[in-house]
Amino acid sequence: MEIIDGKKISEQIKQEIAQEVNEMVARGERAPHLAVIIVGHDGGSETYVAHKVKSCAQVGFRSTKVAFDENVTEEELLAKIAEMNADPDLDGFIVQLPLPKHIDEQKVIEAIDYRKDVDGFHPINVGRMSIGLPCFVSATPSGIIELLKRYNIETSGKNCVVIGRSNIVGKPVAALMMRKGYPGDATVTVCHSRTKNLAEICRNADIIIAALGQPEFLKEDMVKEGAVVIDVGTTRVADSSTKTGFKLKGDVDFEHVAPKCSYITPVPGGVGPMTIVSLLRNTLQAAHNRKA
Ligand code: L34
Repeated sequence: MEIIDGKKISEQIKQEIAQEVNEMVARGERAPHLAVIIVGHDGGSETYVAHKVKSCAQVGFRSTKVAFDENVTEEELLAKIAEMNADPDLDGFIVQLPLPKHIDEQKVIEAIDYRKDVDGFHPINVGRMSIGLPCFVSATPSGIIELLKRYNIETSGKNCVVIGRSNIVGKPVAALMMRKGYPGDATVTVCHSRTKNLAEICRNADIIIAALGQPEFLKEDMVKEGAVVIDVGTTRVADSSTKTGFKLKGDVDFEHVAPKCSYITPVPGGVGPMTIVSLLRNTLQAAHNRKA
């Protein structure tokens, strides 16, 4: 069993990006600039956004964080988005999800200029991704693909089971795993809350991508010997033994599943850090597209 070290790979990729930024700046181009909008005080979101801002600094990007109170109106948020769409100094920006209930997330996503949509959530990017055209691919799915690539994990003809059908992970990662080429060419099954015989389907999988957001959902009796398991879950579970009062739990019962796997990602230190570097990559791409 080998642990897929997302933390280590993400550090390597940050160095690669930093190198490219150095070259850009040496050519007289300005460094990439990412903005992040955050609304309210969701604990997870604040942590992830802080990681994003810090990672920008590590690779030499400029970053701007715009924090709104949770009572911000949809109009105010949309006005900020319009301003960022028009700002020639900004290569890309994201609106961290989830948003408070009174704001229509889909409307917000569609308000972002797809050329600055470095989250890859806009329907134009999602559509282009699904037919294999150049686009921004959303960060978590592309982070997963990058891990498979860096560990040379075979995907062609493999049975890949995706658990979860969200727009930001399940659906796009399924599309990427079934596309032609490497990583890809897998036979993909997408399972969700209404799936019958989920355990049986999983037991037949060579690769399982668990992205349903239910702590320790995937148990050892659902995994075949030698499977590759990718854990996308990051749920905060109350835990009085830690300083913060919570513990980050994945969707996989790691302790019992790991011994059966050929490869497995841990939580934390697996997919999470890769999500962040994928966002940096997309921002670098957006900066390159400036000239195009
Ligand atoms: N707009 N909203 C938008 N874009 C995104 O790409 C996200 N996502 C998801 C939630 N909402 C979003 C993230 O940023 C999930 N996500 C994310 C990003 C980073 C990490 C986890 C989720 C991460 O860094 N995880 C670390 C541990 C972090 C901690 O200490 O709590 C890890 O090692 O898994």
